Amino acid sequence: MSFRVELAVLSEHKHYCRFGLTVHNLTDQGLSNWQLQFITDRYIQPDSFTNGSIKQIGSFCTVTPSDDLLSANKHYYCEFSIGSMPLRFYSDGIKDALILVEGKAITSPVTLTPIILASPYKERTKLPVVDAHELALIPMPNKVEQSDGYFTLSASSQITLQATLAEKAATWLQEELVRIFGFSSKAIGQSDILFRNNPTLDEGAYQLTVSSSGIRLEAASSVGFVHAGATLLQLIRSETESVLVVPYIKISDSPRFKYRGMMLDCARHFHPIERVKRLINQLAHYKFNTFHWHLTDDEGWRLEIKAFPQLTSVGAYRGSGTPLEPQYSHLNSIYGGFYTQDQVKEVIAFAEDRGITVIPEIDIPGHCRAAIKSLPELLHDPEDKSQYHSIQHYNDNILSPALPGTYEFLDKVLEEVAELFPSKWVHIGADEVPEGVWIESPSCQKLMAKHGYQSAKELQGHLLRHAEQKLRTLGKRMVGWEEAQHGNKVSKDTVIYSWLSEEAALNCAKQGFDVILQPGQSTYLDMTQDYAPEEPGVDWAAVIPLENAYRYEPLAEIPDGDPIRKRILGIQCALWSEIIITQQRMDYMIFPRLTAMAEACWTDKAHRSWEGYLSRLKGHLPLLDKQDIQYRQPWK
Ligand code: TNX
Repeated sequence: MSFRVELAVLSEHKHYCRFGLTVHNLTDQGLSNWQLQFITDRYIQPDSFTNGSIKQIGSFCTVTPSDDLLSANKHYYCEFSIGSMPLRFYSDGIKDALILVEGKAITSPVTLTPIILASPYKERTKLPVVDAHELALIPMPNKVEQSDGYFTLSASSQITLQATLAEKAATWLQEELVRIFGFSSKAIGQSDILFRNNPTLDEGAYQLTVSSSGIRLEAASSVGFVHAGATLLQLIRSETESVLVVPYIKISDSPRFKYRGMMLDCARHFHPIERVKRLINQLAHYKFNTFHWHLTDDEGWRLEIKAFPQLTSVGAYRGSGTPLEPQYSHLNSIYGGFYTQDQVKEVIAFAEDRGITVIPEIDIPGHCRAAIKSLPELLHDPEDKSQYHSIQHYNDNILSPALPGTYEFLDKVLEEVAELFPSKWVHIGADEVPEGVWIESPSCQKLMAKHGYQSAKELQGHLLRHAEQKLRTLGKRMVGWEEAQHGNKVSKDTVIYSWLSEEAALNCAKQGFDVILQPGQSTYLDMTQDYAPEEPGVDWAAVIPLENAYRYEPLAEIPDGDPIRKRILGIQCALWSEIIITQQRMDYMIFPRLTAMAEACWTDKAHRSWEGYLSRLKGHLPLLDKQDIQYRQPWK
C-alpha cells in the first residue's frame, strides 16, 4: 500500500497557472505530524498556497499541511500558483515525492500520477517518408565522387601508417572497427588501409580514397586523420563477421566552422566517466572538435580541487541532512559524484586521441551555491542582506566580488584548472546573475564607491576582469556566456558564447568579440523534440523538432561576405541535465539531433539539404543500432 500524489492544472494564462495537488493515503495507517516533499522546476508563489505552507529551495519543496493528521484512506488537498508559462509536457510535472513523519522519511512508496495538463499540444510533427541513402554520411562531406565497385576488407587487411600524425587516428579506427563491426585483422597481410601525409591540406581537412588498390586516408593534421577515419566508418557495410565492404569513392572534405562543440552539464546530474567518454567518442564520429565540460553549478561541484577538498567532499553530494538539499531527483538518498584529477586526465587524453579539445567550465559568479555551501568561511558574506531570486530559485548562490575569500578561491581553482586542462580556453560561465544581488552588502557598496561603479553589472565585470587577468597569467584565454561582457570590463580577447538568442552574438561580434553560437532555440538538446506531452524535456526556449535543429543556420541574415561573419568561430549544442539521469534518457535527447547539428557545424551551406540529410539519416540508423544508441526514432 502506498501514497499517491496527483497534480492537476486548474487554470492557465500566459504567465500564470493555478494547480491543485492531492495526496491520497492508501495505506491502512493514519499519519500525524506529516509533511510532503516534492520536486518541481517551477517557482511556487508561497502566498498562493492553501491548506498549509510551502518552502522551496531550488526545485526542492516541503509542504507543511495546516491539518497535521492524514487518516488512512483519506486525502489531503491544496492549491497553489506559479507565475511562469503554462505546462505542456508530463516531464513538467512533479519529478519525485516523499512523505515525512516527524521530519523523517517514511518507507511506504509514493506513486506519482502523470500531471493533468490543461492544454497539452495536439500537433505532431511527421517526417516525410524517404528511402535510405546508400552513402549514409553525416555530416555530408563537401565533395564526394562515387564510382562503381566495392573494396573488400578481410582478416588479412592491415592498417599502414605513413604519417606519424595519424597514429592516434589509426588506433581509434582499429578500436572502432572492433567495437562496431567486431572486425580485427589477424594475420600479417596487405596494407589495405593506408594513412598518408598530405601537406596541401588545412587543419581538419582530409581526403579519403577507396579504389581497387585499397583505402587511403590523407591529412596534414592529427584531427584531419580522425575525421577521415570517421567518414570511413560510416561507409563500411558488413557482409559477414570477417568481411567488410566499402564503396569506391573519392572524398575531399574540410570543415565549414573552425569550432564545432558540444556542452554537457555534469552538475545537475552527475554523469559517470564512462558516460562522458561514450559521448566524446560519439562526438568524434560526427567531426566535432570541442567538448565543453560544465563542471560546476548550484547543485553540485564535480571537479577535484586539491587546495579545497571540501568542494567535492561537501559540494559534490546532495540530499537530506547535508548542506545541499536534494534537487531534481533522488529525494530519498544522498546523490552525487565528482571527477578526480586523474579521471579528468584520462578523459582529456581520451578526447585528444579523437581530435577533441576539452574546455572546462567553472561557472562564476552565479550558479555557485555548491561552492558557497562547501566553503562558507571563504565565500559567504554574513553582512549581505540583498534579496534576490535566481532563475533556478535560489537566494544564496552568487559569489561576492567584495570578499577577499572569493579571490583566494578563484585564484587557486583557476591555477589547478589551468594546470590540469591543456586547452587554451577556460570557460568562466558568467550567466544568470539575478537582479537585486549585492545591493544590500556594505562591502560591495564600498567597492562600488571606490571605483565609481554605477551598477551591479560593473561589480560582476570587476570580478570577471580579475578572472581574465588571472587566466592570462596562466597562459589561458577566458571564454564565457554572453553575460560575461556585461559591465564592460573584460577585454575583447574574451570569446562570447551566446545562448539566450542570436542577438547577443551579433552585438558582441559588432563590438569586436569572437563568438560561438549556442542559441537555446536551436541548439539546446534538453528541449523537447516534438509537441506530444509524453516527449521528455523542457521548452522554455523552444520545442526543437529534428527539422528545426537541422535547419539551424548561424546569423542567417548576415550576408556571406560581411566581415562580421569572420567573428563567428563556430557552433555549439548543449545538453543541460536537470532531467538527464540515465544513459537512456541522454541518448534519447541527443540522437538524432546531434547529427543534425554536426551538419550545421561542418557542411557548407551549398551542400546542405534537409531531404538529403533525412535519407542519409535513414541509412545511418542501423549504425546507431549496432552501437546500442537509444535514439529517438525519427519516423515513429
Ligand atoms: C539556462 S544556458 C541555463 C542553464 C539551464 C538551462 C536549461 C545557460 C547559460 N544557463 O543553467 O540548465 O537554461 O535549459
